[in-house]
Amino acid sequence: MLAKQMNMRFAAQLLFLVLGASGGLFVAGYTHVYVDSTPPITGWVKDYIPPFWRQDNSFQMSTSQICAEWNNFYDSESYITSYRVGVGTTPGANDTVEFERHSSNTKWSCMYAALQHNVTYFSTVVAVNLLNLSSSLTSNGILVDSTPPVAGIIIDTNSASGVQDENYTGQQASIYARWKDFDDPESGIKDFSLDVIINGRTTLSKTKISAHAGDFADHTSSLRHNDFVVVELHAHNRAGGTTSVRSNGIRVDHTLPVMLEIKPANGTTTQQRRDVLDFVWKFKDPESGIDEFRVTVMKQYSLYKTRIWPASRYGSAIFVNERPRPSTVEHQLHLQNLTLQRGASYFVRVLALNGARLGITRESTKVKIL
Ligand SMILES: [Ca+2]
Ligand SMILES: [Ca+2]
Ligand SMILES: [Ca+2]
Ligand SMILES: [Ca+2]
Repeated sequence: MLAKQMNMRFAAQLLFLVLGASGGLFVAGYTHVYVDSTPPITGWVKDYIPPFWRQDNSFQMSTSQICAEWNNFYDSESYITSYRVGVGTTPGANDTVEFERHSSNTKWSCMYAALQHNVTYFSTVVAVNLLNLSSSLTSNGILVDSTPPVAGIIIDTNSASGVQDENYTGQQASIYARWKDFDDPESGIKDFSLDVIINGRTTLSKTKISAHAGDFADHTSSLRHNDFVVVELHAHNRAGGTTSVRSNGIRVDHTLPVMLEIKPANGTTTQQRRDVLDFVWKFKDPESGIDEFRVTVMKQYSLYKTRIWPASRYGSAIFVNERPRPSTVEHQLHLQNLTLQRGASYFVRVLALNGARLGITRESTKVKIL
């Protein structure tokens, strides 16, 4: 018993040993007498990024500073007199920041260091008690990611294929965005935020869009003719880095295409031939251009109208593939090998769609078969 006590480490400013009548050992006399054979109990050490207390971080962007926060270290027999804090590239090591002494009431430290991109650093806190016994605890590490996310692409169009961008919209209230290929190889994408910018002014901001999301829609805007809408996506990585990419913009066109002419190609209202029909039409849209025609050829006999061409009730689609879309498009339709009915009249019905997908339907004058 005595031998064991002798192995303990004592600290006292003054110590009286009194040998009692029974031979027992008494410790008497003075305050601040500590008998402590155990090192401090460790609490926790977190990889800290100011000013977010009590959060352990897995990634940081800074390559010049590393911070640790610690707490709940204690010593029940004596007390903690100081901490030593160092940083290394393996747990417990100090190959990055040498151990440095901190007072016992210090709870965090930010240390200057030359940190490498894509390397994990560990902060170690050594608690020292009055008897100079120490315990250490190391953080679970923080990876330095100094590079912002890799930029992907974003379009301001509700395109089913995900990549087909449009330059015009006929929407009154709806704004769309689609994006892909944003990534961060080191820390990953944490989330996105997005701004809607109309005529250079941010009108809507959305934050905390899931990292897995690839599209956005808003139906609360009040779009006016000729407004220019841009969506800007901000990709945030887990280290706090951000990469922002803007769409190339979409202009609002609220005015319909205009019909310039639509008529039988020969300009007459009667014809002898029963096997051919020819029509010509011309539409324009000065803003978004002409995108598509949908064409049906109709027969009228007495009061009845029926479609004779094509088979589909939706008409035959004629796409304008030229980009940018021409503002004025003329088209001629020649049908042959027909069996037209004498006394009946024929005409063409054309739905013209502009680049904003707004359409008007117009019919030609009729040509009567004699
Ligand atoms: Ca950590
Ligand atoms: Ca990165
Ligand atoms: Ca666009
Ligand atoms: Ca227009």
